[in-house]
Amino acid sequence: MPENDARMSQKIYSINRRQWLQLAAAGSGAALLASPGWGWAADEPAKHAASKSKSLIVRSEDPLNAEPPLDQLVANWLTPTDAFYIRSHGAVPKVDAKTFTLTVSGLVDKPLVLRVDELVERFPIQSVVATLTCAGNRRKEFNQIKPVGGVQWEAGAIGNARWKGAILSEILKAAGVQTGAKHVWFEGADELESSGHPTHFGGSIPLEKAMADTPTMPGALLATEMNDAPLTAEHGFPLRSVVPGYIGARSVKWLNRIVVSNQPSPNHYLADAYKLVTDDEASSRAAAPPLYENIVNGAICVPKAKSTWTIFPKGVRVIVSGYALPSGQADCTVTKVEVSIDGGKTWINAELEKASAPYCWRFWKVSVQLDDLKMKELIARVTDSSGAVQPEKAEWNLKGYMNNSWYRTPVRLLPHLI
Ligand SMILES: Nc1nc2c(c(=O)[nH]1)N[C@H]1C(S)=C(S)[C@@H](COP(=O)(O)O)O[C@H]1N2
Ligand SMILES: [Mo]
Repeated sequence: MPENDARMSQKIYSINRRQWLQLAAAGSGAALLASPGWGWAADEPAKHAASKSKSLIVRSEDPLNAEPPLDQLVANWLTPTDAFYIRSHGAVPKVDAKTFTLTVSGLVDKPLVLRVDELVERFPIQSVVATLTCAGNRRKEFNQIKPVGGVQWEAGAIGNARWKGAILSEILKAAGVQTGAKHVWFEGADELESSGHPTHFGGSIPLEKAMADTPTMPGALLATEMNDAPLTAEHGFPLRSVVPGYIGARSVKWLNRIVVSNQPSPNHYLADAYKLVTDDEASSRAAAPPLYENIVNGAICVPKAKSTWTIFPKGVRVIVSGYALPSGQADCTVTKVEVSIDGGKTWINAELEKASAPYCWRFWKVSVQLDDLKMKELIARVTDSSGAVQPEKAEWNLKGYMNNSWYRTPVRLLPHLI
C-alpha cells in the first residue's frame, strides 16, 4: 500500500519481536528497568519503586499517586520517567507480558486477539512526544474557594514524554470498523471497585479522534515504550493508550481490551466520573458530558510556591519560569505567557522557550524586578493559538477538575535592612 509505505518511512522500529520476547521473558517492566540510573534496586517490588524514588512527592501510598516538585518538573522539557507523575486508582496489576493480550471487539468485522509482541510486529510503530496531564492537576488550589476531595494535586500532575507504540487507527483498520461505530472504548487490567462492584479502569474516545492521524501525530497510540524504554509497571507495562491532547484519564494503562461501539463507554470513569458537576446527584453526573480535551493551562514552577509565601528583599531581580500547556485541539500551540506583579493590573510578556510542538507543553521564563513592598504574588497566565486564555478564576467543581485559573505564587518583600 503506497499510502502505508509513505507513513512507514516516518516510523522507527526500535524494538523487534525477538527483543520484545527477551524483555517479556525478563518479567515486569520495573524489573527490566532496574538498572543503575533508574532510581531503585532490582529486587524492590515495582509497586513501591516510585515512593522510594527521590524525585516524586507521594500524595497517596496505596494506590500510589505522586508528583514531582515543580522546580524539578521544569528541569527537563522531556520529563525523565522517574520524575513523571503517577496517577493510579488501584494497585498495579500483576501481568505476565508473555501471555498478556489485547482484544479488539464490538463493531468490527474481524475481532482481534493480539499479544504485545504480535502488536509490535504487525502494525506500524510511531514515536511521538506528547504531554500527559491529569484532569485533577492543580486540584489543591480549589480548596481556597471550597474544599474538594480526592488526591490533593499541586501543579505537578503533568509530564512530557516520548511515547512509542502501534498506531491505534491501523489496528482498527485491520479489524474493519463497521458503519455506525462512533466510539473506541479502552479498558485496563487493574482491578478496582466502584459502588461495591468490581470494575476495571476504562473510558473511551470518539472514533473520529482515534482516526485523526497526521504524518507526525497519531490520533492515539498503543504505547509499549516511554522515553525509549519499555513502560514501567506504574506507567502501564506492557501496554497503554496515549491520546495526545486528551486528559490523562483517556490514556488507559495496562490496556487489555478495546471495544468499538456506537456509544461512549459505560465505564464508571467515563460515564460517571471525570465530569464537571457542582453537586453529588446522579442526575447531575448523567447530564454532564465526559471530559476529553485538555484546556489551556500553566504554572509558575520557579520560584516554587510555598505553603505561606516566598520572601525576597525589595528591589531584587527574580527569574520566574514555568510550563504552559495549549488546549488539546490539533495544531493548537502556546502563543503567549504573561506575568503580573501587581495583582493582574499590568502584564509582562515572558520569553517562550523551545519551538512549539503540538500537544506539548512549552517552557517560558521572564526576569522581573520586585520593587513594590505591597506586592503579594507573582501571577502567570497562558494564551494559546486558539485564542484561549487562562481565566482569573476557574469554575469550582465538586471533583476539582480542570483548574486552569491564573497561577499565583505568594511572595512578600522585605525592605532593605541597612
Ligand atoms: N488502567 C488505568 N489506567 C489509567 C489510570 C488508572 O488508574 N488505571 N489512571 C488514569 C489517569 S486519571 C491518569 S491522569 C493517567 C496517569 O498516567 P501516569 O500514571 O502514567 O502518569 O493514567 C490514566 N490511566
Ligand atoms: Mo487523571
